[in-house]
Amino acid sequence: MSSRFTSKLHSERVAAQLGIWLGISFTIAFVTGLFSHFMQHPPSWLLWPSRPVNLYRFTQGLHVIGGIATIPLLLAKLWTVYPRLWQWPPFRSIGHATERGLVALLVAGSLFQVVTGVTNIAYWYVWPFVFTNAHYWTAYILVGALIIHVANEWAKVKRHALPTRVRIPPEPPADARSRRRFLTTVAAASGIAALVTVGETYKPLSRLALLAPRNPDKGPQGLPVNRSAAAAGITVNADYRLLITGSVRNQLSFTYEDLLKLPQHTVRLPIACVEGWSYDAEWTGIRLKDLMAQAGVPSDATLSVESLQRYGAYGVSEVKPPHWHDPLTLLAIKVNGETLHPDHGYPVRLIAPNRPGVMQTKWVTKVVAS
Ligand SMILES: Nc1nc2c(c(=O)[nH]1)N[C@H]1C(S)=C(S)[C@@H](COP(=O)(O)O)O[C@H]1N2
Ligand SMILES: [Mo]
Repeated sequence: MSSRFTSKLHSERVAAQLGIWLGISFTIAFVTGLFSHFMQHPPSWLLWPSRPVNLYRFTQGLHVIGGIATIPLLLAKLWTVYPRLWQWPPFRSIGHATERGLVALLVAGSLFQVVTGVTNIAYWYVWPFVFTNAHYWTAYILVGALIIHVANEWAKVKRHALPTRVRIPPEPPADARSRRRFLTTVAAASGIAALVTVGETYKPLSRLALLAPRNPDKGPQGLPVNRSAAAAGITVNADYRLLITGSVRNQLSFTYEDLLKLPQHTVRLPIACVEGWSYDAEWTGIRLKDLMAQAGVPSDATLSVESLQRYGAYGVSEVKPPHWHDPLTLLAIKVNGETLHPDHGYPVRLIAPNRPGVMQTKWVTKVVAS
């Protein structure tokens, strides 16, 4: 090994310890990521519960903020092991080549997930592929490679990072000190990265949310917006109607004034964007289940909630029975006591508990039961 690589921190022990932290954070990212994917794309048999109200807000906050906190860990790990990445000769045997291929996949996969995740939440859509598909499928490849890697490296983890009785040569005190200092610095960097993002979902820390692309109190009515009414091509005319149709006993059609005369309810619910930011608000409107009862919709129906939107994705979302039977699920007309701003979905938006923000459809004009 050349003299450039003499730092004691390029050690098996540091690598193993960082490896454990990364193993934990990748597992959290994978599980919360799957949760988010299958909430947005559930197979027909899968019915997510509508409670706890803040579950998706919590898991997606963990996914995004945890992902950001992983960056310092990943960089530290790459720095620790990079002398080994520059081995010469690069391949000594088929086994060695396979092992190195796996490590290459692991490094590339981790960097890909972090870079695409961060550019996505920063609204920097520079990639030629669809982010959600690429991020989703790479996760499986990465987790597969990670499982094999952990199995290969388990002896080192056991030797250095687990409380076992395996004897390892005592470490000189100076080395132990610099190792601890390095790991503490990495943990602090990770903690600070999380701290300056968490304000995007936890309001008391919103002033610290320096890294957060969306601040929870900036936007019309003091609430953030992803797609504005102008960007979605929304025009609301006097002929606006809310139509309840599909497999219904009575097809219903309401003008905006009709909706104002229906029994109104107020609920406190979050909007939890898949990008990690979220905010709580008080929503007032008509219970979806009341409308469905009036229309005579079968209790196991799936509802398709459709928007006036003309451009872009997310103009339709599905609402399954656990969500539309929930009394908290509204077609909202007001937010925090005010008529919805056009950017928040005027005249009517869907708001339901435990649900990704992209499925809280704005500018609703039609509910189709099937
Ligand atoms: N019709 C429609 N509804 C939509 C969207 C959209 O693009 N079109 N964006 C969604 C997304 S991604 C989020 S996070 C929430 C945000 O709601 P807000 O803009 O009122 O904060 O609205 C959702 N509703
Ligand atoms: Mo979103």
